Amino acid sequence: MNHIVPNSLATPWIACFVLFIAIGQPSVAQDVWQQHVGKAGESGWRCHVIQPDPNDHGPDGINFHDWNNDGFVDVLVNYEEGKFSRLFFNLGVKKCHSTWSDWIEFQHGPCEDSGIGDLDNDGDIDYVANGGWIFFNPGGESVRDAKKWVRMNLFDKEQRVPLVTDVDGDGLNDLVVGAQLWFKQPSDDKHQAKNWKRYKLGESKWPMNCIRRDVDADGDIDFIVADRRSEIFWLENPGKAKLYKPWPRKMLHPHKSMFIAVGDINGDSIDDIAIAGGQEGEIKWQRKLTVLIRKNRSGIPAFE
Ligand SMILES: [Ca+2]
Ligand SMILES: [Ca+2]
Ligand SMILES: [Ca+2]
Ligand SMILES: [Ca+2]
Repeated sequence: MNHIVPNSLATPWIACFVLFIAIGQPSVAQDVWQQHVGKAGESGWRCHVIQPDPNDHGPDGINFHDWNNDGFVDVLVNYEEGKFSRLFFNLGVKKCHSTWSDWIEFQHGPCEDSGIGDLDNDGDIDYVANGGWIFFNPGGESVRDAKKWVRMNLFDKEQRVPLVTDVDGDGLNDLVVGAQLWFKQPSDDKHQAKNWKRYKLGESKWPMNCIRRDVDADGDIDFIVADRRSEIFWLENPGKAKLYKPWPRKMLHPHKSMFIAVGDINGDSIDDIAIAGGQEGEIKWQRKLTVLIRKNRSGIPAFE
């Protein structure tokens, strides 16, 4: 069974929490983050701080999963400047409004992005920091002992939007990184980097998202990529015979976007695209949010 866990709000009630990032300016007091604790904003939603960042270690990404299987979702945060990640265990209903004091830490290089998913097919979700540093979950009670997580270095260079998914359909999750490469999960000795074969998907300059979808509805999974430096494009799965060669790249929209989201917006059961910020050509985009409504269900996507 494949384990694919989205980097999204997996449980509605987790929205009750905000990982409040207090940006530490040298001239600002270390306790500035406390000014919002327990207070409600204009919407009425109250701010609770899981962990402050007074030394500006730069928490850039977050993954949600119940790592210790106690029924409460935990958060795994990667810090780019700090060069570490922390898995914060949820303290439960009575204590979760306080800062979360129960955590373990993983050391690695600068990490702007991370992902989770089962990469050794043992049923336990593993952690991918910045594409190249994999931490295999030891499972059971050992999940709380950072020393028992096996680290595997696939590479040291920064690669964004790591995505755990079975690219070649052999039943084993693979790892897609930077929206341009993928590493195939080996059948044996999965914790040995040399056994993970590397394949080229395409070129991407600054991917903000890499989202798996069957864009053309031909039965195989394609990837939608928001490339901040060029355009929103999709990589068309060429089918089994050509799977290990680079995939054809096709433009979805000329927008140089920040993040995008894919989902059915107008209720016609066809996936649409929401675009946040960015620009098109040399023209800076004035609208903060752009929505592309897709008109056709299959084939090359067409938008209103
Ligand atoms: Ca938990
Ligand atoms: Ca695993
Ligand atoms: Ca596979
Ligand atoms: Ca497809």
